[in-house]
Amino acid sequence: MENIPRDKLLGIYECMLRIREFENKIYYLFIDGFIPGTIHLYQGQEAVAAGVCANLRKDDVITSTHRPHGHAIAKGVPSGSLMAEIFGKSTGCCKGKGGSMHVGDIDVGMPPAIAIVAGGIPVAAGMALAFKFQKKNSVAVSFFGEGATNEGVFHETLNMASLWNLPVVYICENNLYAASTHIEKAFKITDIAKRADAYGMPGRTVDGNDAVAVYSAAKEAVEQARAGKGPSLLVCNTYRHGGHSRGDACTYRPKGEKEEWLKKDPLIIMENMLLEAKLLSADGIKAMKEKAEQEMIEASEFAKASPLPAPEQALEDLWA
Ligand SMILES: Cc1ncc(C[n+]2csc(CCOP(=O)(O)OP(=O)(O)O)c2C)c(N)n1
Repeated sequence: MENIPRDKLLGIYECMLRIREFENKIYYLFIDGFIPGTIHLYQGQEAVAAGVCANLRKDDVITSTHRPHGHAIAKGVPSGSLMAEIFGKSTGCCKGKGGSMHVGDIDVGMPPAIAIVAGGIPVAAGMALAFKFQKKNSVAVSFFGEGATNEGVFHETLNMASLWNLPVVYICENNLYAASTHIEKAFKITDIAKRADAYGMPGRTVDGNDAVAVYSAAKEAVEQARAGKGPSLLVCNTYRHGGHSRGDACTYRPKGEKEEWLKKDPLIIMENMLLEAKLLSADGIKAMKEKAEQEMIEASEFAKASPLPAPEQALEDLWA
């Protein structure tokens, strides 16, 4: 932490706060009936998106999943257009045609998220291959849950990415559950990072609730990819505070489990670190929280006031 500039640390913390506020707002807006379909919220996992994306440039790209809001904010999708997209409004980052599970904005390096589990993994390899052909030193980063690492395409892609030395970083967010399935019911191994060994790339596991640990480990992986030294797998152990999606009451979780994880809330860990290092005062934290809250109030007002797409817009932006 000593070697990380204060601005960088505050930027990571601010990003985490913005994600938390955004998701808290979405939670209530869903209840109020503003959001069609379902949503998969990211509270509890903020340190991963914020810590990883703090290493990325605008010309780097990410792929995301059915749980994409945090990744979008961390990669720089404006909160207003993100919120409007989730509302299905024409001012959304995908003109209201994507919705919660397909948010993205190519201008900031995020093609629309892919809700097919593990679907973003080969797409990231493809974009990394393009960077290689174009002789750019941009990096592709793919976020996915631990459930995705049991899909065949994870294994096929990691093998190929390693063989072709692609500038791609694989970020597995191990939040213990794939929907309601606990990792113990789906894995014989306990350290998913070991899977990287099979494909000849570095694999590492970090505390995914510690944003500084995530940032530092991702820095190494991103620098390695950018330097033409190939892909790696980083597993971030974390926990989603809410249900898998909005209809999930989490009846499969043992009593007390969530409470234990709430003590390790990534925001609390980061706040304590900043306070102890005297990089931020309690008043400073309060001011940053208020700023993030205000931003998301404005984002929701923008989304509410925006028009729905006109029916004829359904026929625009089609390629076939
Ligand atoms: C190929 C495929 N199979 C099943 C689903 C249904 N599904 C959506 S999310 C999910 C669980 C994914 O778990 P994980 O990859 O660990 O991500 P997390 O939800 O924990 O972020 C499943 C089974 C899907 N979207 N795609």
